[in-house]
Amino acid sequence: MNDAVGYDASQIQVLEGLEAVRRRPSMYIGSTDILGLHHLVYEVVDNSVDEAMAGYGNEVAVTIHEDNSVSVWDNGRGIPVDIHPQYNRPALEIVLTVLHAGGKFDHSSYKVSGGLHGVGVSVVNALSEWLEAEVRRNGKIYWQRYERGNIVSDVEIRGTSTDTGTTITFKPDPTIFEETVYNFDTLAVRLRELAFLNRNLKINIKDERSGKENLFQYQGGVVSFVEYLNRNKEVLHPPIFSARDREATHVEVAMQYNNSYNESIFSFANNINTREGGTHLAGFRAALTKTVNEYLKGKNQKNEVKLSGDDLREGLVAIISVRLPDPQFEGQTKTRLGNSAIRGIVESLVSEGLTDYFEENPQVAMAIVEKATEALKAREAARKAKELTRRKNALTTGGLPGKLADCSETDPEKCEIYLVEGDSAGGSAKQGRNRHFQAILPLRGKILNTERARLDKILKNEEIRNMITAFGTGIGDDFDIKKARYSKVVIMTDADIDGSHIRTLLLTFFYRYMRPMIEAGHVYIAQPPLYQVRKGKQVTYAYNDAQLNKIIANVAKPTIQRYKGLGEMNPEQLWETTMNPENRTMLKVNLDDAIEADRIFTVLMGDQVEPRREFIEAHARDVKNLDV
Ligand code: 0RA
Repeated sequence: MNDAVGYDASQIQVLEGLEAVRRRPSMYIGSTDILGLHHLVYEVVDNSVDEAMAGYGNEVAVTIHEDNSVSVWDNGRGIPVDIHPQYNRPALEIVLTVLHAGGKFDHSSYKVSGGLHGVGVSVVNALSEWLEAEVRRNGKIYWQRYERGNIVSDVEIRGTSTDTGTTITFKPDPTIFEETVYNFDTLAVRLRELAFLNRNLKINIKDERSGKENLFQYQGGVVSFVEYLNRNKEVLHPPIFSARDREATHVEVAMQYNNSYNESIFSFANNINTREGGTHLAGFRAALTKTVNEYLKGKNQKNEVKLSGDDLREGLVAIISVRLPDPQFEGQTKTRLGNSAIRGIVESLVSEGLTDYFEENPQVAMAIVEKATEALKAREAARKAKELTRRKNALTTGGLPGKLADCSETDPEKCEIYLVEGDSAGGSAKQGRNRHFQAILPLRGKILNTERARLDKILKNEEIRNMITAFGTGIGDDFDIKKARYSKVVIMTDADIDGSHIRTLLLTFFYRYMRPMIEAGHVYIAQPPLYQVRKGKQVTYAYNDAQLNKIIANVAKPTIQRYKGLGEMNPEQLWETTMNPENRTMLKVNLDDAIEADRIFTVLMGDQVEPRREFIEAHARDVKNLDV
């Protein structure tokens, strides 16, 4: 068989078998919940994108079928099908059934390594009830089917084709995954991100269950990404773009300031969203601070003002995308880039790029300097406000807010704090709790929208000040998780629109000002029951409609009470159903939840009216479901 490009099956390295994957799926895809389910699609798509990045093909199409099986089509070279000398089997079969056989032999491209990324299509095969691979190559169409990773048919030739490429169709194994229904929007968000990161790559997603379809293709690449993130914001200048290479490392940056007070910097390494940051992000931050301050110094020798990194990131939307050989992913979610040499490379490439840009666009440079100078002044005001808060607190209750019902335990590891909506539910929670390790902080009225306020104003809000002092952690740059007085912060709100609004406000605040607390997995959402089902003395609780129906099916003529708010439960009920660690279920908040809250918030509470109207119309149905 002829392989003009110089790959053939003999180059495929063989490492280990698939049984290990089925035994410990989370080791390979992170989890077997809804996230792991979606990870299967990303894994196959990443292979298709790798092909395109290596210069073969420019299109990827994802289709969700009626039965929640998924097809990923591409027009790359097609997985090789020639006979592997060591195994005496077709390469396709090896790629699909041997762990790590995928692309390890291709050192010239920027494949990801380590962690959950780039584990290979064989992992998807191992975790699928069935998988069918179709390869168009050598003028032919090859086909093979697998079940739970096992070969159930030899590679067949099923026709001829003048084009090349691969289609992988798989159905996730319901004995492995807790959830097997795909979410169109979740996949679409990641595919759009990939299209932004790979200029001109055409990615289509189609949902045969609903008929929904989206095509993502961006000529502007990361510049389009920044424009997209700023689409509902008032921007201060056109996007800045810089792309430079050093040896095998490619660095691309796009940035644009808006008139808000938040920073939205997203970093990527080999297309992986490095949510935990890393050396490339550190390099970018250092370069930004250094370059603007040097520019300022060059313009005005006598200038004493030194802008800090925080000043310079206020209102900044930026994408940092690096491609490098052999990336090291570290951190809890394996999304922090660890390669230490990258910091210096990114810092010097971005400094060069920005210095050139500022020389050519002095009006943009000055707009940035002005914005950062304003931030500097506000930060000074905030520092004074914080100082005042500290002193006030010290003078009154020995530090803790009056509304806080603290717990008696002093080891933070064992302590939890419930943030409870409203004074009446707060009262029930105070009576129902285990006061040994559970603290209650009732929140009254509206929580300040932290999206539309600077730190100095935020610090004047009483509910927010109470949280900060109760947590003991400080806020923003001063946030220190080691000072936390509790290891679980539990948001407990009503299951209605107001409740979900307050939850979103709190998540937005934590995301913006206490992010390490979310990253450390300390933030939870309480799950109060929606129904009480009573039959004589027997009482059961249902947390959703499915549970309710199951219970009703087994109990003749029960009395059903629908809880509209936490206030309808007496203290004992609240303890039994929602707060007792023996019985309760709680949702742990991850960064994605918070980012989503932030996005919803930007849309709902931002100053632009049109996107808000569109959002409300698009989600009108969901909102109704929430507020029954
Ligand atoms: C192994 C080797 C080569 C390509 C691929 C796998 C490959 C895998 C997937 C999965 C989805 N689409 C894909 N496209 C390619 C090297 C290519 C060669 O030997 O020609």
